[in-house]
Amino acid sequence: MSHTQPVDGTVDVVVVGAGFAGMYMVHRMRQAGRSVICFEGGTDVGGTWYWNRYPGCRCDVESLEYSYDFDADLQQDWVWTEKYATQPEILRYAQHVADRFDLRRDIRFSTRVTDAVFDEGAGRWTVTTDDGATTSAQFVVMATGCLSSANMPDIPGRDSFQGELAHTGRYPKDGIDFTGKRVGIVGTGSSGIQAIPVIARTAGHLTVFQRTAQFTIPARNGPLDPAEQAEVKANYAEIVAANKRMFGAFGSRYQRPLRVATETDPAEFRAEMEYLWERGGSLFLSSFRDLMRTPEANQLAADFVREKIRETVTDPETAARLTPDGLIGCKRLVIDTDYFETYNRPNVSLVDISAKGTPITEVTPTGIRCGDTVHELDVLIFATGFDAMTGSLLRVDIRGRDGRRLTDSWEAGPVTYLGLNVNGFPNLFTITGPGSPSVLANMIVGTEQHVEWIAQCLDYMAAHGHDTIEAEPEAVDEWVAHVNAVADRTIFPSCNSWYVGANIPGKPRVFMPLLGFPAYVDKCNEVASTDYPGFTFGRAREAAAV
Ligand code: N01
Repeated sequence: MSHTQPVDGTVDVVVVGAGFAGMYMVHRMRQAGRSVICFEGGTDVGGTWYWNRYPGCRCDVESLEYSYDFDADLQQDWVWTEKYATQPEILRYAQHVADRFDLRRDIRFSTRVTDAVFDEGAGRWTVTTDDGATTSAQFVVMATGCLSSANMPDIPGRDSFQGELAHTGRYPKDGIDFTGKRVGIVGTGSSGIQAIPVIARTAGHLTVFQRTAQFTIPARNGPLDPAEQAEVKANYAEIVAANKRMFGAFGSRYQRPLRVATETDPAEFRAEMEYLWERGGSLFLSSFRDLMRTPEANQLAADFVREKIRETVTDPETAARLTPDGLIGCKRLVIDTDYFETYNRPNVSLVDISAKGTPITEVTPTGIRCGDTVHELDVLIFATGFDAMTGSLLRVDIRGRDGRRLTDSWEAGPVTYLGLNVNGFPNLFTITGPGSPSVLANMIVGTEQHVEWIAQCLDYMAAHGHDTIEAEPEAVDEWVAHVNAVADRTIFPSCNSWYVGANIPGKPRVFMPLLGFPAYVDKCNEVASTDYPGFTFGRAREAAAV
């Protein structure tokens, strides 16, 4: 097979996406002396933090733990202002990194990759972008993010809405003025739960359309104490190293002795939960080793939060509707600021659109109809999540050896080796791909680890005269079985979460991320230090024939 289109550019590495993963990939490739070009659909860097501009958007990992580690001066120089950074602040940080390392020079903005085709003879990829140009690259690195393909539900009449309409994950740059308006929001996951309290402050009336009630824990956000920031910065290296030994690659500063909930005296259990509730944040379930392993233990924590909801929300009917059934943390645990309190405001109402309530019938030009009731709206926000983990990868028409399409290889769900490569797709790497800890770990730490592993692998290939690398089918099978086996020891696969693709109609049900960052990193390091078992290296056919 040869190139069917003229090649407009030739580089060593094409990077797709200029979020935190793509930015560092560009930097790292340049450091290694490789030519690199990055394509990005947005007009600037930032990825997730570029697109998710909705009111209230923040990170749920503390700012002092959510930054690049690859440059000590960068880490020391940047000053965070809040415990949990807002989206604008994180975007400014990304822009600062782009300026500081002059990254934009190798990034083509407002340019989407439409397809990538592997040429087996040349051992290279031909990458086509939506401007019609093609680029030839030895390697393609998909840094497309895990939560970047917005899920806009196909509700009848949606496009007929005459007011302002937006998805939280594709939020307009100029924002939306809610002052005095009738606003509706569909979706109560992390995005909706962050946006609702902020929108309620200015909206004339806010109607929340809730399909499933969510467990959420107070963030206890606030300004960062300069003394704490200085102390953390003085000990960054130790803290980062300790975080990398944590299950989710964050939170080592808050580690508590691990106990077993079902063997703990109920009064002591309660006291610990009260402590965790008051402390706030994503580590709410981390004091007891059985909470994510057995439903009986999990229910103890779930009941505690259900009680907190009833205490907080004054109207008992609204409280009941806001109280989730089932297990806590099985869907991604949300952290919030004033979420349940917001329902005590007179300008906020909650509509139950679950099967037990009145599901949405249609969107009309002026609002949302649920059964016989039309809720008149000036603004409609969809906080309905993403086609997570695979959506952005499969949106690109990726064709590997023998023209095999990634969509076909992943028909029954994503299959990778180490979440880094797919059999049949040589020299194509996925950063935080399915089968890696990705969304279950601190994303910046996870992306840095992947970028560094790939950079090291490319050096190894160059040193050994290899042109191509490809995961072996047996290694992929074993890895997929391992990812499932680890998940099956927990309650995670039992819920209808986006972790299993349950939020997207028709998506195969597969638990996509790998649980446990430290063991994963150990495995990656072991593979790299033992000549990459599970991968086959090769020479491009044309090179071999010379
Ligand atoms: O999306 P979600 P998200 N009709 O999928 C509802 C990260 N994140 O954007 O539960 C009606 O969690 C859906 O209802 P149900 C974080 O990892 C992090 O909020 O499927 N409703 C649900 O309520 C997070 O987990 C941060 O019944 C529909 C909501 O929409 C991930 O991104 C902030 C519907 C979607 O919730 C995704 O969060 C924001 C339909 N057709 C996001 N389809 C932080 O760091 C969906 N829903 C804090």
